[in-house]
Amino acid sequence: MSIFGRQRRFTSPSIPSLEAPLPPVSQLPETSAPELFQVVGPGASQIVTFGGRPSLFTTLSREPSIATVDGFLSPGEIRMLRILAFGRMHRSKVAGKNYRTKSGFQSSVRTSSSTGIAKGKNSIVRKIEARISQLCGLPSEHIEPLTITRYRPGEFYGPHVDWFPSKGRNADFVRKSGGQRVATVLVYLNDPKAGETGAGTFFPKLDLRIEPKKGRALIWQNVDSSQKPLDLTVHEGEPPELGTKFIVTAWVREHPYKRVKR
Ligand SMILES: O=C(O)CCC(=O)C(=O)O
Repeated sequence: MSIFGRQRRFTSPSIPSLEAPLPPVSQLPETSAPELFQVVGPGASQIVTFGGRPSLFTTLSREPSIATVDGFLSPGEIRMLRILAFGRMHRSKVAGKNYRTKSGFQSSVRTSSSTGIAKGKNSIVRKIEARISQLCGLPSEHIEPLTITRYRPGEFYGPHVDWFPSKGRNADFVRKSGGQRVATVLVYLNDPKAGETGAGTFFPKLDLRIEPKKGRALIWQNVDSSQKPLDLTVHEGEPPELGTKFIVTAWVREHPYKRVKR
């Protein structure tokens, strides 16, 4: 069952409307994207709290479910993530079984640099993982280690999907490591340079472009309610033209994630 399936019912009686004055933080509902997608229609926004932080949830698409959450990470949390990544960036790889290196592949489709952050690395990473878990409505054990990616001018991640094919030579690895990537959460870690026109995330089949903004999370479902991969989720990481783009990505599995040898 997809975490974004329709049968989950929204139970909070008191989500405030945007027109109403903002209630004190403690009164804002703590909720999750699957619940919010039931009540916040495409194009609509709702103020909610994730991990005690007031954030603005905006539904961009319902099928597939895609939303942004402004203010999802604080400037201090972003600073800490960037410090953890400093000096540890290597050319990004794409998922797949490489029999020679026993990890993913370098590919001309993905020209950025990345690094992984060990699960529960420190108290702030644990807090961020817990917030992503709340956003997805799944336990934090389902989240793969966070990946920080840096794009220098002209670097990009071409059109691709995040879901795994159900058959093929990686099927065993996918099953053992936690199953399908049911959702993706990425957070922009900096604002684009003044005059920057690229550096967003683009879903070509939906003609949907998300503007990067420091602290803004982007969440989408990769499979439907029967675990069928969604072709409409093809997306691309646009290259910055003037400055550097930093993001952190969390791929969220169907079952608890396990690091397994390929
Ligand atoms: O850089 C982006 O905007 C998209 C990144 C992406 O597609 C991914 O990490 O799977």
